[in-house]
Amino acid sequence: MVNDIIKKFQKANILLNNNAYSEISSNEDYDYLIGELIRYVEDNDEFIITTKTIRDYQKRERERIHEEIKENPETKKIRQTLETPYEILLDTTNKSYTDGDIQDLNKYFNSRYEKLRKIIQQNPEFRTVNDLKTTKQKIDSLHSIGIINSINKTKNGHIIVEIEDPTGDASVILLKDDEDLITQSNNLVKDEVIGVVGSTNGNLIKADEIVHPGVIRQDISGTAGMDFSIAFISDVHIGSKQFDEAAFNRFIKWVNGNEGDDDKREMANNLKYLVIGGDLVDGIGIYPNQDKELKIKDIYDQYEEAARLLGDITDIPIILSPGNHDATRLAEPQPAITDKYAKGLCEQKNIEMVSNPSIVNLDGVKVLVYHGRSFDDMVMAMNITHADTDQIMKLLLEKRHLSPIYGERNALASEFEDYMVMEEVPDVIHTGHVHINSYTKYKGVHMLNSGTFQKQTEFQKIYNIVPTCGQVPILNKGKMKLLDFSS
Ligand code: D5M
Ligand code: FE
Ligand code: ZN
Repeated sequence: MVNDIIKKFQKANILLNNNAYSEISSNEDYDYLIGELIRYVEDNDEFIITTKTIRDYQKRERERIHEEIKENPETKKIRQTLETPYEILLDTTNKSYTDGDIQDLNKYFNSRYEKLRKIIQQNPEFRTVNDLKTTKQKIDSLHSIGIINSINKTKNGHIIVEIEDPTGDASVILLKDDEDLITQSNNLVKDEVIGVVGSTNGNLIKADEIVHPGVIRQDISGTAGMDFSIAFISDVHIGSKQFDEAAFNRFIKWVNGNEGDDDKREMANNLKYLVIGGDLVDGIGIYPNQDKELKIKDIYDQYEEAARLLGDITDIPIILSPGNHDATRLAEPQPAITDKYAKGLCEQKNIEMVSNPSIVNLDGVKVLVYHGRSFDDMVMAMNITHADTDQIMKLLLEKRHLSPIYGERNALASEFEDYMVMEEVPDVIHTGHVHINSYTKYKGVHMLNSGTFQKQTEFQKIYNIVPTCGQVPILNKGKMKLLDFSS
């Protein structure tokens, strides 16, 4: 490798100093950089490369790219005629009061229980509910609502689900011969709230049916009359060596009306909002030895770089929600990123920093943004993979909770109120985190995962996670389209 780099410059009669050599050799794609640098010094009639030469070359490159991607005057004219109203319906940033007290934990679970009980009780069957403390005597027709404490299989193959409500607890048995129930039990997770229909002998509740809070089909969606488009991205991971800057620049170029065929440009001209669902930067100290995978090792510099890249989007609102790599509290709900770390982004007037999760109304389209860290726990609990996002999102929507499992990988802050309950059903649920695109429409709700701009990392190789880099879902006039900026 040593000789390889030096030889290439010698061949071009160009000298290289030591610092420049180490910088070039630490570059992932140094072959490309060498070619570019040789051309750059030849153009400038120079014969020696120092780190300053590299800086100058990079500056010129950035200016060239900026000229290429800055907003097309035609697009600018069209955008000036478009109204881009939006309203933030849920932002938990300033609603954090917990100091981790056990009392708080009780309040948190009571809030979860009450909110979900209310939703289950919209089902007429559950108008009257048997409190669990009253189930210690025989009841032939029982309707109870409880939070799941544990799920276990007996040696005879039945399933025992321990549930609890504010009045007491009970054991629920799902008999092994009831195939539907046993199949359904595979989808149950700890700490979710369920309704049980059945009977009890005063000791054990025999379930005939398990009911989830669920959703009623949304027939009239906020997207029915939409005449504009919204772009969804996440997991950009700026600062990572694997961040695909070229693909990201092509995306910005498209946003600004400079990229793609007529169809693509028309979609860009209709674009009114960009939603970013977390992991904008790679962060620091997120996992052991992360610094080996970092191109930018300072968190402030990562956000400055993010501000530079997003700075080319000038005319449309950008809704920015954090993820587990961003510089904010890790426990969900995560407060918005602040100017403590991301001054440049906070100063950009078209950027709206929101919490994770959050709900925004974009000119009549209600979007729930959630990064998706709870998917790791769902994957572990249910024997599915990170590629099964559609299935995970359907289950979470039926459970009406973004992160039902408490106390595993995904840290939840036990606030007085459980903001992770999906009290309202949105038109769009936007998630990220898994780095794999997906889209499905379920009961009238658009459910999408916005993939990534980070190529496969060493960690993902080990877990066999194959990312869909540079592919961006666009909700255009009520229909989802996937645009590919990967090459
Ligand atoms: O997540 C990037 C990818 O790695 C995503 O597919 C989830 C997966 N991931 C993240 N953490 C874990 C753990 N602890 N186990 C298994 N899989 C994981 P990102 O948040 O960008 O690092
Ligand atoms: Fe990520
Ligand atoms: Zn993530």
